[in-house]
Amino acid sequence: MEDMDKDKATHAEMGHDMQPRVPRAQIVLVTLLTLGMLAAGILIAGWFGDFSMHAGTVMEGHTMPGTSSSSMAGMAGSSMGGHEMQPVDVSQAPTAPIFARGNQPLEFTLVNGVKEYHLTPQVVLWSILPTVQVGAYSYNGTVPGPMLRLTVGDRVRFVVKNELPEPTSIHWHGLQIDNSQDGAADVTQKPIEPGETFTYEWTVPPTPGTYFYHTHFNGDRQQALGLYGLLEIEPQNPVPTVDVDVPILLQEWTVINGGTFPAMDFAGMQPNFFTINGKSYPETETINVKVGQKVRLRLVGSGQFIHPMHLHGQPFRIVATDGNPVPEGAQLLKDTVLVGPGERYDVEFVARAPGKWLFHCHINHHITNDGVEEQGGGGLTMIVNIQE
Ligand SMILES: [Cu+2]
Repeated sequence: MEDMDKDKATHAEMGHDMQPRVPRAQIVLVTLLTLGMLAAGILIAGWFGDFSMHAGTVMEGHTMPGTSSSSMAGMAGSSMGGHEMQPVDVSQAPTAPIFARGNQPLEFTLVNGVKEYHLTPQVVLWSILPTVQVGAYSYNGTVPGPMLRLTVGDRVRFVVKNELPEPTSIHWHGLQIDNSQDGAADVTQKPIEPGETFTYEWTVPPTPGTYFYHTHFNGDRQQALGLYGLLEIEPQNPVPTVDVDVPILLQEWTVINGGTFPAMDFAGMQPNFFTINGKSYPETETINVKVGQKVRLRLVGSGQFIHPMHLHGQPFRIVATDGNPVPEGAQLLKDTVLVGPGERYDVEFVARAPGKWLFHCHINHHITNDGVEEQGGGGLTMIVNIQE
């Protein structure tokens, strides 16, 4: 008995007794204080924090936290990395016809044995979809600019009249020509000022293949706004080896509240529209071929993002990289090829089976138009229509 009493006393001293030693009034007071502080915290966060849903945050019923046009809207007009983020000024820009297409062969005039071409960098309102116009920087009013199909050994001249509101230059990407004609602004030449004309002249090098030309002044803005075009070098006596030859020039666009901004990954300006040859699916061209015909796709990384381009229904063979033919034994057979900025891949396949086969980027956001799919795709999607 004594032992048990002793135990009880010890428990009580150690505070393990079930009877509360704190007065009830004090417990109520502390509880009320705690609840009051919680309520104050919620109210203060509500006043000073931003928990509201902005217009544009909800797209097609999906909330888009921190992506796409909603979060970028706040950046528009602000200064980032030294760039003033203003939309392209289209107040003076002509509107390209809705049916206009880029990659059109550029005519030349022969002047004393030199093939003379005219390229005019200019702002244009360009339709990437029937309902979406972008403020583009273009060569001769189209995106991409005109196609230059040049022949090995030809002497060529390019008269460049800058009608942009800012300086520019043209770089002939991948070509082995004289350094003075390389078009690197502030390195091999002075930038071409607005209203000025600059003339490039060189001999087409003996390296047939797929190349492109693009601005080399403020390229992060200018090229991302459309200043690029296809440049093909052909041998002197070209022998057709394919039935259908399709250039595929890729680009990304950032369109916020109808204003066009250059898509800049590292400045947080994520693109929300994507184009093949200046058009978003379903406005991209359809490749019509018959079973057994040979198709060549000339993929050009003319944008600023990497695109894993994928063909449904059959693989393709990579026959040239960056304008250089791949020896037959080394040609990879693949159905997806990563096309990075500046890269070119010529891929070929023989149409296998009838049907509408997709060719598209496999970053699936890149096959939407502002986050929305139309007719089974969007952006970097096109159809290879194989018939019997
Ligand atoms: Cu992509």
